[in-house]
Amino acid sequence: MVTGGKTTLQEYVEAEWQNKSQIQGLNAVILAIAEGSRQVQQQVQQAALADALGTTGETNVQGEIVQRLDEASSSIFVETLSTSGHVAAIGCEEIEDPVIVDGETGGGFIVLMDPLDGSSNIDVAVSIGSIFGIWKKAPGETVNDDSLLKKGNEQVAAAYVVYGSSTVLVLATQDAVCGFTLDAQSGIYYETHPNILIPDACPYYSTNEGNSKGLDEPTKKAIALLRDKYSQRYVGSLVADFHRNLLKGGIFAYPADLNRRDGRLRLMYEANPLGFVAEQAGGAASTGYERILDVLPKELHQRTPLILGNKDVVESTVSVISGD
Ligand code: AHM
Ligand code: MG
Repeated sequence: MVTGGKTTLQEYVEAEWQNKSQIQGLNAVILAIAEGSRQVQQQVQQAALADALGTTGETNVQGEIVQRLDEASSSIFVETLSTSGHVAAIGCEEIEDPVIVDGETGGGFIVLMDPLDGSSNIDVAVSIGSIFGIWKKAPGETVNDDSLLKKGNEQVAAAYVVYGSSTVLVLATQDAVCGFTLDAQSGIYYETHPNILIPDACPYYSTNEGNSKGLDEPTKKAIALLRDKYSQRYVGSLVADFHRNLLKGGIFAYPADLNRRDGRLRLMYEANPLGFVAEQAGGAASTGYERILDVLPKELHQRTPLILGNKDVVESTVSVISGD
Protein backbone atom coordinates (compact mmCIF):
# COMPACT_ATOMS: atom_id res chain seq x y z
CA MET A 1 0.00 0.00 0.00
CA VAL A 2 1.40 3.41 -0.95
CA THR A 3 0.66 5.84 1.88
CA GLY A 4 2.80 8.75 0.70
CA GLY A 5 4.55 9.19 4.04
CA LYS A 6 1.27 9.79 5.87
CA THR A 7 1.21 9.94 9.66
CA THR A 8 -0.35 6.93 11.34
CA LEU A 9 -3.00 7.35 14.04
CA GLN A 10 -0.55 5.94 16.58
CA GLU A 11 2.16 8.45 15.60
CA TYR A 12 -0.41 11.25 15.71
CA VAL A 13 -1.71 10.55 19.21
CA GLU A 14 1.76 9.90 20.61
CA ALA A 15 3.09 13.17 19.19
CA GLU A 16 0.00 15.21 20.15
CA TRP A 17 -0.19 14.15 23.76
CA GLN A 18 3.35 13.35 24.85
CA ASN A 19 3.65 16.51 26.97
CA LYS A 20 0.10 16.65 28.27
CA SER A 21 0.20 14.87 31.60
CA GLN A 22 -3.50 15.54 32.34
CA ILE A 23 -4.53 13.31 29.45
CA GLN A 24 -1.92 10.59 29.92
CA GLY A 25 -3.44 7.34 28.75
CA LEU A 26 -5.86 8.94 26.30
CA ASN A 27 -3.72 7.66 23.43
CA ALA A 28 -4.29 4.09 24.66
CA VAL A 29 -8.06 4.71 24.75
CA ILE A 30 -8.01 6.00 21.16
CA LEU A 31 -5.91 3.05 20.00
CA ALA A 32 -8.36 0.68 21.73
CA ILE A 33 -11.19 2.34 19.76
CA ALA A 34 -9.12 2.02 16.55
CA GLU A 35 -8.43 -1.67 17.16
CA GLY A 36 -12.09 -2.33 17.99
CA SER A 37 -13.21 -0.53 14.85
CA ARG A 38 -10.78 -2.57 12.75
CA GLN A 39 -12.44 -5.74 14.07
CA VAL A 40 -15.95 -4.33 13.63
CA GLN A 41 -15.16 -3.24 10.09
CA GLN A 42 -14.10 -6.83 9.29
CA GLN A 43 -17.31 -8.20 10.75
CA VAL A 44 -19.41 -5.65 8.85
CA GLN A 45 -17.67 -6.62 5.59
CA GLN A 46 -18.06 -10.35 6.22
CA ALA A 47 -21.48 -10.38 7.89
CA ALA A 48 -23.56 -11.67 4.98
CA LEU A 49 -20.98 -14.34 4.14
CA ALA A 50 -20.73 -15.44 7.76
CA ASP A 51 -24.54 -15.51 8.14
CA ALA A 52 -24.19 -12.85 10.85
CA LEU A 53 -26.87 -10.44 9.59
CA GLY A 54 -30.33 -10.14 11.09
CA THR A 55 -31.58 -9.80 14.62
CA THR A 56 -30.76 -11.63 17.82
CA GLY A 57 -34.49 -11.81 18.62
CA GLU A 58 -33.95 -9.63 21.70
CA THR A 59 -34.85 -6.00 22.40
CA ASN A 60 -32.37 -3.68 24.09
CA VAL A 61 -32.84 -1.25 26.97
CA GLN A 62 -34.14 1.30 24.43
CA GLY A 63 -36.93 -1.11 23.46
CA GLU A 64 -35.33 -1.54 20.03
CA ILE A 65 -34.63 -4.80 18.23
CA VAL A 66 -31.00 -5.88 18.64
CA GLN A 67 -29.15 -6.71 15.44
CA ARG A 68 -26.54 -9.45 15.66
CA LEU A 69 -23.87 -6.98 14.55
CA ASP A 70 -24.99 -4.52 17.29
CA GLU A 71 -24.26 -7.19 19.86
CA ALA A 72 -20.94 -8.23 18.28
CA SER A 73 -19.73 -4.62 18.03
CA SER A 74 -20.68 -3.90 21.61
CA SER A 75 -18.69 -6.94 22.83
CA ILE A 76 -15.66 -6.03 20.71
CA PHE A 77 -15.43 -2.45 22.01
CA VAL A 78 -16.10 -3.44 25.63
CA GLU A 79 -13.21 -5.90 25.32
CA THR A 80 -10.70 -3.55 23.67
CA LEU A 81 -11.57 -0.62 25.97
CA SER A 82 -11.72 -2.53 29.24
CA THR A 83 -8.36 -4.21 28.56
CA SER A 84 -6.65 -0.94 27.54
CA GLY A 85 -5.65 -0.28 31.13
CA HIS A 86 -6.96 3.29 30.94
CA VAL A 87 -10.75 2.98 31.04
CA ALA A 88 -12.59 3.06 34.38
CA ALA A 89 -16.12 2.66 33.04
CA ILE A 90 -18.04 2.17 29.81
CA GLY A 91 -21.60 3.21 29.06
CA CYS A 92 -23.08 1.56 25.98
CA GLU A 93 -26.31 2.07 24.07
CA GLU A 94 -26.80 -1.70 23.96
CA ILE A 95 -26.09 -2.41 27.67
CA GLU A 96 -28.53 -1.41 30.41
CA ASP A 97 -26.04 -0.71 33.21
CA PRO A 98 -22.56 0.80 32.99
CA VAL A 99 -19.63 -1.59 32.72
CA ILE A 100 -17.38 -0.67 35.65
CA VAL A 101 -13.84 -1.88 35.01
CA ASP A 102 -12.03 -3.53 37.89
CA GLY A 103 -9.95 -1.01 39.90
CA GLU A 104 -6.81 -3.07 39.32
CA THR A 105 -7.05 -2.95 35.54
CA GLY A 106 -9.09 0.22 35.09
CA GLY A 107 -7.79 3.71 34.44
CA GLY A 108 -8.71 7.35 34.35
CA PHE A 109 -11.21 7.61 31.48
CA ILE A 110 -14.93 7.04 31.06
CA VAL A 111 -16.18 6.13 27.59
CA LEU A 112 -19.79 6.32 26.42
CA MET A 113 -20.53 4.72 23.07
CA ASP A 114 -22.97 3.73 20.40
CA PRO A 115 -21.06 0.68 19.13
CA LEU A 116 -22.98 0.38 15.86
CA ASP A 117 -25.04 3.34 14.73
CA GLY A 118 -27.50 3.11 11.87
CA SER A 119 -29.35 -0.10 12.78
CA SER A 120 -31.78 0.12 9.89
CA ASN A 121 -28.88 0.14 7.42
CA ILE A 122 -26.88 -2.80 8.82
CA ASP A 123 -28.43 -5.47 6.59
CA VAL A 124 -28.44 -3.43 3.38
CA ALA A 125 -24.77 -2.51 2.80
CA VAL A 126 -25.32 1.20 3.54
CA SER A 127 -22.84 3.22 5.62
CA ILE A 128 -23.01 2.70 9.39
CA GLY A 129 -20.70 3.76 12.20
CA SER A 130 -19.54 3.77 15.83
CA ILE A 131 -19.57 6.82 18.16
CA PHE A 132 -17.55 7.55 21.32
CA GLY A 133 -17.52 10.32 23.93
CA ILE A 134 -14.57 10.33 26.31
CA TRP A 135 -14.54 11.90 29.77
CA LYS A 136 -11.87 11.91 32.45
CA LYS A 137 -12.83 10.80 35.93
CA ALA A 138 -12.09 13.26 38.74
CA PRO A 139 -8.82 12.65 40.66
CA GLY A 140 -9.47 10.08 43.38
CA GLU A 141 -13.05 9.52 42.20
CA THR A 142 -14.40 6.03 42.84
CA VAL A 143 -16.39 5.33 39.74
CA ASN A 144 -20.03 4.34 40.14
CA ASP A 145 -23.10 4.55 37.90
CA ASP A 146 -23.53 8.29 38.56
CA SER A 147 -19.97 9.00 37.39
CA LEU A 148 -21.18 8.54 33.83
CA LEU A 149 -23.74 11.34 34.03
CA LYS A 150 -21.36 14.14 33.08
CA LYS A 151 -22.18 17.07 30.82
CA GLY A 152 -21.00 16.96 27.23
CA ASN A 153 -18.84 20.04 27.73
CA GLU A 154 -16.62 18.02 30.08
CA GLN A 155 -15.55 15.62 27.31
CA VAL A 156 -11.80 15.54 26.75
CA ALA A 157 -12.19 13.97 23.32
CA ALA A 158 -14.75 12.38 21.05
CA ALA A 159 -14.45 10.12 18.05
CA TYR A 160 -16.53 8.32 15.50
CA VAL A 161 -15.85 5.75 12.82
CA VAL A 162 -17.82 5.54 9.59
CA TYR A 163 -17.86 2.17 7.81
CA GLY A 164 -18.59 3.41 4.30
CA SER A 165 -16.94 3.11 0.92
CA SER A 166 -13.82 3.51 3.06
CA THR A 167 -13.48 3.28 6.84
CA VAL A 168 -12.69 6.65 8.39
CA LEU A 169 -12.03 7.45 12.05
CA VAL A 170 -12.55 11.09 13.03
CA LEU A 171 -10.96 12.22 16.29
CA ALA A 172 -11.77 15.52 18.01
CA THR A 173 -9.79 16.94 20.90
CA GLN A 174 -9.66 20.44 22.40
CA ASP A 175 -6.94 21.17 19.80
CA ALA A 176 -8.17 19.85 16.47
CA VAL A 177 -10.45 17.54 14.52
CA CYS A 178 -8.61 15.07 12.25
CA GLY A 179 -9.66 12.16 10.08
CA PHE A 180 -7.80 8.89 9.53
CA THR A 181 -8.52 6.29 6.86
CA LEU A 182 -8.10 2.58 7.54
CA ASP A 183 -5.78 0.60 5.29
CA ALA A 184 -7.75 -2.64 5.63
CA GLN A 185 -4.78 -4.78 4.55
CA SER A 186 -2.42 -3.66 7.29
CA GLY A 187 -5.11 -2.64 9.80
CA ILE A 188 -3.40 0.75 10.20
CA TYR A 189 -5.17 4.11 10.20
CA TYR A 190 -3.38 6.92 8.31
CA GLU A 191 -4.10 10.62 8.62
CA THR A 192 -6.02 11.70 5.52
CA HIS A 193 -8.12 14.65 6.74
CA PRO A 194 -5.94 17.00 8.82
CA ASN A 195 -7.54 19.87 10.72
CA ILE A 196 -11.17 19.48 9.68
CA LEU A 197 -13.34 22.61 9.78
CA ILE A 198 -16.96 22.67 8.61
CA PRO A 199 -17.06 24.67 5.35
CA ASP A 200 -18.82 28.05 5.51
CA ALA A 201 -21.33 27.03 2.85
CA CYS A 202 -24.21 24.76 3.87
CA PRO A 203 -25.48 22.93 0.78
CA TYR A 204 -27.41 20.16 2.58
CA TYR A 205 -30.07 19.51 5.18
CA SER A 206 -30.64 16.03 6.59
CA THR A 207 -33.91 15.12 8.27
CA ASN A 208 -36.50 12.37 8.19
CA GLU A 209 -39.23 14.11 6.17
CA GLY A 210 -41.62 11.29 7.07
CA ASN A 211 -41.86 12.80 10.55
CA SER A 212 -43.00 16.23 9.30
CA LYS A 213 -46.67 15.87 10.13
CA GLY A 214 -45.91 15.20 13.81
CA LEU A 215 -43.89 18.40 14.32
CA ASP A 216 -45.16 21.38 16.28
CA GLU A 217 -45.82 24.53 14.24
CA PRO A 218 -42.49 26.35 14.92
CA THR A 219 -40.48 23.20 14.11
CA LYS A 220 -42.54 22.61 10.96
CA LYS A 221 -41.67 26.16 9.91
CA ALA A 222 -37.97 25.65 10.68
CA ILE A 223 -37.84 22.48 8.57
CA ALA A 224 -39.78 24.17 5.74
CA LEU A 225 -37.14 26.94 5.68
CA LEU A 226 -34.38 24.32 5.35
CA ARG A 227 -36.35 22.53 2.62
CA ASP A 228 -36.73 25.79 0.67
CA LYS A 229 -33.06 26.61 0.79
CA TYR A 230 -30.96 23.42 0.74
CA SER A 231 -30.70 20.04 -0.99
CA GLN A 232 -31.81 17.08 1.06
CA ARG A 233 -29.41 14.25 1.88
CA TYR A 234 -30.59 11.63 4.39
CA VAL A 235 -28.84 8.30 4.81
CA GLY A 236 -30.61 7.37 8.03
CA SER A 237 -27.30 6.59 9.76
CA LEU A 238 -26.43 9.56 11.94
CA VAL A 239 -22.68 8.98 11.61
CA ALA A 240 -22.84 8.95 7.81
CA ASP A 241 -25.13 11.99 7.62
CA PHE A 242 -22.93 13.87 10.06
CA HIS A 243 -19.68 12.88 8.34
CA ARG A 244 -20.92 14.19 5.00
CA ASN A 245 -22.16 17.42 6.55
CA LEU A 246 -18.88 17.87 8.47
CA LEU A 247 -16.80 17.59 5.29
CA LYS A 248 -19.17 19.29 2.84
CA GLY A 249 -21.24 21.56 5.06
CA GLY A 250 -24.78 20.83 6.17
CA ILE A 251 -27.31 20.61 8.97
CA PHE A 252 -28.79 17.47 10.54
CA ALA A 253 -32.11 17.79 12.34
CA TYR A 254 -33.93 15.15 14.38
CA PRO A 255 -36.30 17.32 16.39
CA ALA A 256 -38.92 16.18 18.89
CA ASP A 257 -42.29 15.23 17.39
CA LEU A 258 -45.67 14.01 18.63
CA ASN A 259 -44.47 10.40 18.70
CA ARG A 260 -41.07 11.18 20.19
CA ARG A 261 -41.52 14.00 22.64
CA ASP A 262 -37.92 13.63 23.84
CA GLY A 263 -36.52 13.15 20.34
CA ARG A 264 -35.11 9.91 18.98
CA LEU A 265 -31.35 10.09 19.42
CA ARG A 266 -29.40 9.42 22.58
CA LEU A 267 -27.80 12.29 24.47
CA MET A 268 -24.86 10.37 25.92
CA TYR A 269 -23.95 8.10 23.00
CA GLU A 270 -24.76 10.20 19.94
CA ALA A 271 -25.55 13.88 20.60
CA ASN A 272 -22.77 14.68 23.07
CA PRO A 273 -19.89 13.10 21.11
CA LEU A 274 -21.00 14.46 17.74
CA GLY A 275 -21.85 17.81 19.34
CA PHE A 276 -18.29 17.97 20.65
CA VAL A 277 -16.85 17.10 17.22
CA ALA A 278 -19.09 19.70 15.55
CA GLU A 279 -18.11 22.48 17.96
CA GLN A 280 -14.40 21.71 17.67
CA ALA A 281 -14.79 21.92 13.88
CA GLY A 282 -16.51 25.33 14.11
CA GLY A 283 -20.10 24.04 14.07
CA ALA A 284 -22.85 23.84 16.67
CA ALA A 285 -25.24 21.38 18.32
CA SER A 286 -28.54 22.17 20.03
CA THR A 287 -31.65 20.49 21.37
CA GLY A 288 -33.63 23.27 19.67
CA TYR A 289 -33.71 25.15 22.97
CA GLU A 290 -30.32 24.57 24.60
CA ARG A 291 -26.72 23.86 23.62
CA ILE A 292 -26.33 20.05 23.65
CA LEU A 293 -23.06 20.16 25.60
CA ASP A 294 -24.76 22.12 28.43
CA VAL A 295 -27.53 19.56 29.03
CA LEU A 296 -27.29 18.06 32.51
CA PRO A 297 -27.94 14.35 31.96
CA LYS A 298 -30.52 12.70 34.21
CA GLU A 299 -30.08 9.17 33.03
CA LEU A 300 -27.69 7.18 30.89
CA HIS A 301 -30.02 6.22 28.07
CA GLN A 302 -31.87 9.53 27.82
CA ARG A 303 -33.01 10.78 24.45
CA THR A 304 -32.73 14.25 23.03
CA PRO A 305 -33.83 16.26 20.01
CA LEU A 306 -30.74 17.16 17.94
CA ILE A 307 -29.97 20.02 15.55
CA LEU A 308 -26.36 19.68 14.41
CA GLY A 309 -24.02 21.20 11.82
CA ASN A 310 -23.05 24.62 10.43
CA LYS A 311 -23.17 27.11 13.28
CA ASP A 312 -25.09 29.91 11.57
CA VAL A 313 -27.71 27.53 10.17
CA VAL A 314 -28.10 25.70 13.51
CA GLU A 315 -28.58 29.08 15.20
CA SER A 316 -31.17 30.34 12.74
CA THR A 317 -33.03 27.00 12.87
CA VAL A 318 -33.02 26.99 16.66
CA SER A 319 -34.33 30.55 16.80
CA VAL A 320 -37.35 29.50 14.72
CA ILE A 321 -37.96 26.32 16.77
CA SER A 322 -37.68 28.08 20.11
CA GLY A 323 -39.39 31.27 18.97
CA ASP A 324 -36.48 33.45 20.16
P1 AHM B 1 -29.49 3.38 16.21
O1 AHM B 1 -28.43 3.93 17.12
O2 AHM B 1 -30.34 2.35 16.88
O3 AHM B 1 -28.97 2.94 14.91
O4 AHM B 1 -30.55 4.58 15.93
C1 AHM B 1 -30.11 5.84 15.56
C2 AHM B 1 -30.35 6.11 14.09
C3 AHM B 1 -29.45 7.19 13.58
O5 AHM B 1 -28.29 6.63 13.05
C4 AHM B 1 -30.27 7.85 12.53
O6 AHM B 1 -29.95 9.21 12.38
C5 AHM B 1 -31.66 7.70 13.05
O7 AHM B 1 -31.65 6.60 13.93
C6 AHM B 1 -32.60 7.41 11.94
O8 AHM B 1 -33.89 7.34 12.44
P2 AHM B 1 -35.16 7.24 11.47
O9 AHM B 1 -35.12 5.89 10.86
O10 AHM B 1 -36.33 7.45 12.39
O11 AHM B 1 -35.05 8.35 10.46
MG1 MG C 1 -27.11 5.29 16.99
